[in-house]
Amino acid sequence: MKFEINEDTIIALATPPGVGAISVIRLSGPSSFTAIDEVFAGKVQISSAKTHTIHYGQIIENDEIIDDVLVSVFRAPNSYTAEDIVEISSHGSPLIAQKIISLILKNCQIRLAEPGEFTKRAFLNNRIDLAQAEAVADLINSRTSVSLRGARNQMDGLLSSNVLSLRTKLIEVSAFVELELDFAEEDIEFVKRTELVAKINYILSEIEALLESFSFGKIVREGINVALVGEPNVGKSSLLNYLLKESRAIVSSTPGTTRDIIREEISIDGYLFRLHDTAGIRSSKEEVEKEGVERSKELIKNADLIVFIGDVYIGFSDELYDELRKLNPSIKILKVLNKTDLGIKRLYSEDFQISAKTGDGIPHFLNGLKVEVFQDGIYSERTAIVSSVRHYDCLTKAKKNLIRALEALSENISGEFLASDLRASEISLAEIIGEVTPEEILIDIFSKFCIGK
Ligand SMILES: Nc1nc2c(ncn2[C@@H]2O[C@H](COP(=O)(O)OP(=O)(O)OP(=O)(O)O)[C@@H](O)[C@H]2O)c(=O)[nH]1
Ligand SMILES: [Mg+2]
Repeated sequence: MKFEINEDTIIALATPPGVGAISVIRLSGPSSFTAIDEVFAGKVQISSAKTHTIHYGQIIENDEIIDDVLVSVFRAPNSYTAEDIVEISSHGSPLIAQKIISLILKNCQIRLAEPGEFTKRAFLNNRIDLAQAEAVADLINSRTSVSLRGARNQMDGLLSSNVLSLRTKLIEVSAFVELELDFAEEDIEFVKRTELVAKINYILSEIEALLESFSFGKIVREGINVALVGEPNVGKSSLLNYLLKESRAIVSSTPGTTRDIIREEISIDGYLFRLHDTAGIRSSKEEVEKEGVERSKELIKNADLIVFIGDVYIGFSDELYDELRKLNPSIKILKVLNKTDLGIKRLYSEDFQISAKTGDGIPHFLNGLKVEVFQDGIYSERTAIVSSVRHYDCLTKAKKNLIRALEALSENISGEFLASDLRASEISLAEIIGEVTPEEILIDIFSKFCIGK
């Protein structure tokens, strides 16, 4: 995949392969209209059709009708890619779509699109920036309303405009420093040092705020991994089943029932929680159970949150609590006391009381889970949030270089070093929106798209 604008016209199926109500085949590039004219019979010639119009007709191969279709016309630059685009809507048969694509490929100077190539063109033609292009993929892959909103905001340019404004401010600061370098001989100070420091500190604090949003943004985008752990028989699988409203995991009164990790997702108020039911932790001599306990421990190391379940008989052993802490020292552990329906009242130090049998206390527990993770109310719906590791890394680099610049200022180091630190910081910001992004990163980003997007 080369990152230069090319004159090829590309074609791909834009809908999922398989049977459906309709299939959409998309073409983009300078030959899109003439290519359709070769195979399309309708009232209007597509190459003379107005932009944003739809035309009924047939796709014909050797006098034989392949299908009745609707052809949508989008003229450059008012299209997804900013190039001429045609979308053919045919009946939703994979065979028909295949026939139409093969026919167009055979007749015309056109090639199959690579994954993400339509969006790549939108980026290369400056219709959208890189962060927005990445948001297109996030949007498609969103599984909850909250992650959808996050992707939507990023696609609308919320993050990009923030980054752009920081970059502009940084360029302003750099310009002063570079101007002074030009007049180094004369020892002129165009801006006071204190003013430079204040400006850089402001940019730094904005970058830090974006970096801080990442723990939230990552969860919004990817969901949160919750490990349901505890001793055998306390009701971990029963809780999972209750939350899923189905009998997903085997429940039995025999301790050591669950062996494999059972993964399921739920959405709480639009937030994605990936639940993991695990084998009850105890020392067992039985091979399969031992392996199950090992897997539980491995999972705990990588989870975002532990729901430590105890029941009214045994509560929460300090020994197991300490073990969980050791496996994942920084993780939040919520203690949930199960089987409250049994009416056995003892004093434990639980955070929540539930009954996986009757559902008592579960709404309160779920709300607590959400508040715990998302600290409700910190980010408004229209706050720019960093949700991608790539953006986080770029911002971290930008921050490091700004700190070096501040050090250079405080130690009165030569202006050249200061200028180069500022420049490095600015480049890292530019990488986020794709203005100076290395080619291999671009390839990586677009290769993760599906064909036709
Ligand atoms: N009364 C009552 N019984 C429950 C409740 N939750 C689970 N049980 C019972 O407790 C027993 C164990 O439940 P499981 O859900 O299999 O427990 P577990 O923690 O997954 O057990 P392992 O997989 O063996 O570690 C079963 O007999 C359940 O019916 C509850 O809230 N109230
Ligand atoms: Mg179980």
